[in-house]
Amino acid sequence: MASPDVDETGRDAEAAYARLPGGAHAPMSIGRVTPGSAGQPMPLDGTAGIDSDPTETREWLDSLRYVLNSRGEERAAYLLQALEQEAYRLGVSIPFSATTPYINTIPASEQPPFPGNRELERRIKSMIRWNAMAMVVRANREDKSIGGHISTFASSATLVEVAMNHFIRGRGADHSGDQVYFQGHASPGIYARAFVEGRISEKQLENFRRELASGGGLSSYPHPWLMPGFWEFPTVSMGLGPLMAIYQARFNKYLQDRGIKDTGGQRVWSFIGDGETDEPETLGALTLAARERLDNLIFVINCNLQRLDGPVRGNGKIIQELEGLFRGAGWNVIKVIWGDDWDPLLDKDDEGLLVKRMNEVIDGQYQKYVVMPGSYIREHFFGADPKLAEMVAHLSDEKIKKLRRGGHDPEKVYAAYAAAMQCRGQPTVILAKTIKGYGLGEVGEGRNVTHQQKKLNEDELRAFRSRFGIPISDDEVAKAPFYRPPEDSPEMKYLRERREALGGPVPSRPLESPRLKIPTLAEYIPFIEKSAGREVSTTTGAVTLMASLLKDKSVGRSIVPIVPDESRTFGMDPLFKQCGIYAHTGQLYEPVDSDQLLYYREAKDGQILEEGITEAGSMSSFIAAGTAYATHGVPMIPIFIYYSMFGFQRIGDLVWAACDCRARGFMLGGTAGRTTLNGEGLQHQDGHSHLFAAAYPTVKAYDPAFVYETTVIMLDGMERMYGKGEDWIYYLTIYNENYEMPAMPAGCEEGIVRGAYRLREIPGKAAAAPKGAKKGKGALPPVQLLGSGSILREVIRAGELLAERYGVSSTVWSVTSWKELRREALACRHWNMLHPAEPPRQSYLEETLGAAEGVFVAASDHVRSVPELLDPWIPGGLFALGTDGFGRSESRTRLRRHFEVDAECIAVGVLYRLAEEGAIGAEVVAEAITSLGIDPEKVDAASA
Ligand SMILES: Cc1ncc(C[n+]2csc(CCOP(=O)(O)OP(=O)(O)O)c2C)c(N)n1
Ligand SMILES: [Mg+2]
Repeated sequence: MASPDVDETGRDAEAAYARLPGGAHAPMSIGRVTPGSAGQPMPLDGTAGIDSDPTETREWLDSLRYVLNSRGEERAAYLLQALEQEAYRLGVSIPFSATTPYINTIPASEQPPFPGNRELERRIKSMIRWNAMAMVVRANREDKSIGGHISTFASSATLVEVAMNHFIRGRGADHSGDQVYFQGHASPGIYARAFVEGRISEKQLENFRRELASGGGLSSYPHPWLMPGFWEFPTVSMGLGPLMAIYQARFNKYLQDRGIKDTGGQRVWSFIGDGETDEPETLGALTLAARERLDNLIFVINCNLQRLDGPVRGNGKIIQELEGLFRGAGWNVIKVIWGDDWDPLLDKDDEGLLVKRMNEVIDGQYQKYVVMPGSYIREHFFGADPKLAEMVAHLSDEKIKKLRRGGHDPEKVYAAYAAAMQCRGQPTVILAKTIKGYGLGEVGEGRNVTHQQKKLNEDELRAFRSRFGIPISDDEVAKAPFYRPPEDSPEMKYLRERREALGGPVPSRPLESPRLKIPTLAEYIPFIEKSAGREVSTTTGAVTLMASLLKDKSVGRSIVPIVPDESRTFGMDPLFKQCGIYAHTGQLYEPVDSDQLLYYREAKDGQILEEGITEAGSMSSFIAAGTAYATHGVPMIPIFIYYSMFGFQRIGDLVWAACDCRARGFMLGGTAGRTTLNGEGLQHQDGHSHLFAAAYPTVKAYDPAFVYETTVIMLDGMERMYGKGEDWIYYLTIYNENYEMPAMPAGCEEGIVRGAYRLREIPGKAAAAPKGAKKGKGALPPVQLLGSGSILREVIRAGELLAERYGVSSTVWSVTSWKELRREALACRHWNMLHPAEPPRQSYLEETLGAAEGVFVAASDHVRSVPELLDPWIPGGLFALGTDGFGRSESRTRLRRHFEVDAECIAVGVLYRLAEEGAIGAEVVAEAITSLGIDPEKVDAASA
């Protein structure tokens, strides 16, 4: 078989690497015993050209060995670095390589002794494997569309089990343990372990993926929303787990640095699929982890070389690619590629031929070896060089076939974790090579279809049972019964002992959490009164409230302001001085504005998370802070302020994850409104985040117009989330338009919180009644005007205009939350539908707007569908105006005309509705269009 051309993958320097002990860029790890160290220099071929003077080469290599043996690793590393620097200075270009040879990072000689009982651990792991497989097989017998995954956990069982038996600390009464982000679709393995541990019942296991079954079921993947006492972190939307894990680890340091909680002993683990690393989120924050020196973070990447459809990198090597990336980003990389049966072969590899072969074979080919017999491997892998073939001549084909991958060797995996524990100042990634569907044999092991394998027939079950030695009889095996060893068995004792020694079960999530004492609205009445009569924006109102809350004795310390490089946009820069920007290292430089009062102040105990330009990172911090009440037993209050356009639209999946994991906190969508943020154009002007927000079950979405509204909403939110312990995320759109803030009308607090209140009555001037009003109809019907956010003022102006010019009387409603009104109305309707014989429940919406009369016209700075959320409950239907279509770079006035949400267009909308009702003639509307200066042939903004 021809050698695959590794150069094509862009990692040509890799081959050159194998030639030098430790590789050209590995002075830090030259202590490893590498092939070739027994005397012969490794063969020089490939990129460095032909060795024109082997004797000289040998002298240099001998010198290196001499230094290494006589003076130690540090000295040898120093000399190599000095040589490299001098070569660079003299203009010698050394080929760059971020990778090391395709062998284990930790040589056999440096492996620590395995402290566990190998045999007992193997038996426990086998039972867990069996149960994990059986729960998927049985669920799919019940309902063949139910799904589930067998092959993923089959590949990661050793990675998970070694960690569970030796490293991952659990949650106990007085400690919260490590945080683990499990690979989502490996969940059967985690359930299977919890079942063997006695934490999950057989009934639950039977009802895997049938959560509505009687007796309860198990959710498909890690969902704290559905299993709040078990799962902590939702991970199955690929890429989010690793990203959230990085920010979780950083947040742990933040808690420590601010003196809020000692998290020094806690680690964050993220189990990741190799295919999952294709997601930008997986790799997007790697440099942050290194920059922040997150040595409390461990990534374990299960490199089974496959994803759903086929190979992850058939024509390349995913482990090498990831190694380069992680090393480049500054991580400690530990590769676990080969199991211990390769050690004697590597020992004999004096000429480095085996390592060279390991380096040059690509993943697609390695996968082929998994499904082919030993004779094929002998011929195609070892047969590439007669000396290699000779090396395995003493091994049978069967033995060759069984040469294990590192991720299935508990001792290699143990050594990697142990090294990760010792690493200081850097995060660690473990790249473990495994086989997808390990143990499934011909039904799935290493096959491209294995990801979706959910069924095993009787013979296949029997083979699985026998391979892993599960004590289930031939008669029983077809039923795929679950297996749990007797309570007093050595397996059960061992299992329990190990978890007890590590502090408790994993995963687990507390159902109770401490509460905070929240300031009352009464305490903030002076704050509200101060805003009255001032020309400010709701953004200023919300930020000033935050600044004030930050000083509050009971909640101030718990607030975590989070901002992706927009503090100045939102007027938050005074907070730099007040609370400081968090920086683990403090401020190592003199800031350019150090002579100013509000200088850019970074501090180790800084409170603000200034995340830089990453909404995804900021949202991950929001999640870490917003779940700290459960994760750490420390309620923290994230207030994440950002461009509303870059929230739900950009990072909606993280918001969904935040809902799933019951995160609590405030998302403040700044510079909101398709017309209020003017000039910025279509990528900035948000008019649809409320539409997104409507679909997120635990998001309460508000679109307030005035400072007193934002204040009432935020204080109510704090009380619900941190006073009462309810699981909500508060989304508030806040605007950058300055206008005079009114005083708070009496008695509107409940309406603000529930979604709407009657703001103003505007009586029509009788003398101005339209001449075209149809005779015999009497007075015009009442008009209900609904508005929210900054467009509420246009709505009020429309009411005034209608009263002045057309004698129309109207009631103006400030709608603070379209979504809240609808949510409660839907809940009532749901109950009423299912209790038809009982007196119907009335929602707040029905009691208020639903009980009003006349024509209803609504306008907001969002798409029409947002107000239309109320339509089913509005008598005669709701006529909504809104900002459908792309934004424009323009002035506010022109934008509002373009989208038809200015007072004039709203007035025309009302007249049009009155005409539709037959209350006035069409000519009145036509006249209004002309006299209000509206071009009837103007474009329809929705499609322009
Ligand atoms: C964002 C996202 N896209 C797609 C999927 C569907 N999906 C589930 S598992 C999988 C393949 C996973 O491959 P890998 O990460 O290598 O994990 P393995 O099962 O091989 O361990 C895919 C595409 C998903 N869960 N999340
Ligand atoms: Mg994979």
